[in-house]
Amino acid sequence: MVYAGDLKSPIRKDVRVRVPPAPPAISKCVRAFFRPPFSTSLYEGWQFASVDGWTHRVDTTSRYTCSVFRQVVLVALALSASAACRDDVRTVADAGGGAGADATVPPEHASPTAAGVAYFADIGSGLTGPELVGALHRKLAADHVSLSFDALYDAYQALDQGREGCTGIYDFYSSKCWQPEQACGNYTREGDCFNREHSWPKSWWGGATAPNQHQDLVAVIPADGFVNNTRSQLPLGPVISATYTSSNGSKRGLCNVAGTEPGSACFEPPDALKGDFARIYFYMAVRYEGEFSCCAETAVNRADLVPWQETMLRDWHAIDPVDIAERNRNEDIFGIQRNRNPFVDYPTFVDRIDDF
Ligand SMILES: [Ca+2]
Repeated sequence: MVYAGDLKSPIRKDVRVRVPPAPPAISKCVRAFFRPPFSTSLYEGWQFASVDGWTHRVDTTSRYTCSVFRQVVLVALALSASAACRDDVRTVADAGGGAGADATVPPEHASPTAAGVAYFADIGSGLTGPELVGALHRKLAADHVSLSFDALYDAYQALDQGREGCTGIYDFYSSKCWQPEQACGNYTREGDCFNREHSWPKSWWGGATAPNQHQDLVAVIPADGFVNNTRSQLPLGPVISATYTSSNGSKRGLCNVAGTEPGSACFEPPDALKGDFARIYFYMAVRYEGEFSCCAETAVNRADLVPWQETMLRDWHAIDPVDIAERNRNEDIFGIQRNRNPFVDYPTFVDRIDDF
């Protein structure tokens, strides 16, 4: 078996792989990623081409080029070990809603991976509310392998390299793609360097750096240092009168949502990431339930989401369903941290919990 982690170095240097012409094993692997039925309408901004009944993502500079990190992994697996390739094909072949898709997942969501299905197999389908929260909390906490804060930069190279065609480490707060050596560092403007952003600000739990929350891969994300600083500890929320808009459309400005103080500021991610942030917050609320000794903030109280924030995040969860890039990040987190975000694998868990 060849693991993706073993292949990082060569992949990092070559994120573009021509698909056809290719030996049959390679074509099979790459094509499986977009196996029919496949709806391109779910992937706004991507370009696709249909070849021999299979859908390929097209890079603007090279016909039939795959620039998605996972696809490169698949190709590398095909080259390295046909058995590993077959395993991964089975894992990803349900991306278009194939036969292995779980019946409880709405078709507009990327279906859970085989590893995700196996991971949550012992969570009872009849559990709801506090019982479901408790079961998920116990499982996520028990399996959580605590990382060092320093380890996050290395982890980003596995998790966030190549997302959305990015030729580097994907940035949640800007459109920049980063090279590892561009970690902050000093910054004076957007684009100078990237750092490790606590999407759920650490001051909201009082700033403790142990045991796990400070370096939780689910919630601590690569982000432009300047934009990160611009957000500071602002709650997530829709913005009017933006005083700053980053290159990926993230905004700082006046909060435009009931429940916030008049005249207070919010930080709004772009629409394509709103669901990602919502599911990160749902994860945090469940993973750290009962573990935070403070604080009462605008958006949270300890690990509880306050009502306006929870209502808003449920909306964001609905308007931006899990896509393959988000699912791949979750899968890669599992490979390192050994737990995973249940709301990425099973978006319908959100509906079974009436109070985060
Ligand atoms: Ca998204």
